[in-house]
Amino acid sequence: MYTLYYYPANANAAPHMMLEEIGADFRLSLVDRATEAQKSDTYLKINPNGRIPALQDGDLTLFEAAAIVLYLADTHPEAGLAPRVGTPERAVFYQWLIFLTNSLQEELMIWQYPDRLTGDDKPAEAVVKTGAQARAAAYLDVIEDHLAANDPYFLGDTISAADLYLTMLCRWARPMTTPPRARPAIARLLDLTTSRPAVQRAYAAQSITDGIA
Ligand SMILES: N[C@@H](CCC(=O)N[C@@H](CS)C(=O)NCC(=O)O)C(=O)O
Repeated sequence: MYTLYYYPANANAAPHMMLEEIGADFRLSLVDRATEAQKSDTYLKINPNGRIPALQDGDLTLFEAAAIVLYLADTHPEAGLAPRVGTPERAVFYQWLIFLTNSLQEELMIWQYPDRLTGDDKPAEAVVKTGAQARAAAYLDVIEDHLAANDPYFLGDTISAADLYLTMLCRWARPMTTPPRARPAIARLLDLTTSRPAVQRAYAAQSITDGIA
């Protein structure tokens, strides 16, 4: 049985969607950010970075949401959430998943937590926040252009883990000046992913009641 360490709507959301999509036997273990449990000695033994999520599968412990998503996709090929390794489609899948986690997710994190870079310097915080939002918006525009040309998913007709990952990030990005859903192709993808029972189960289990993305 898998154990997913989570906090509602955090970076565990995409791994959680994957567990539901593949029909895995899993349990959720709350890492309560309200009490800084992610920095506890117990959790640091699971993820030494003190970040959520982490996944345990028997003797295997994994951190980094994208690594968990890839592991679940690879060990459950029957779910069809990633193209076969070594194919051009797999390369395109890697490109978008890594773009999401390395580029869009990073800018969203800076936008949400600018003080991690600026400390108490409030004027600098505003500048950092504005810049991060602008870069995140530009990345969303790149995704929008790709989805408009490859409708409806990153890989065209076939849903993949990258679409679920985008769905997670789009929830975080909802308070942006131009939210992801203002872009028609992204909105169409979100309509499709958020109507999936597996995705709805994942958010319901995290007690998310204000919409998915
Ligand atoms: N790159 C990591 C980022 C994980 C991350 O930053 N998680 C946040 C929640 S979304 C967290 O644990 N924040 C608590 C903290 O930084 O103390 C991943 O994708 O797994």
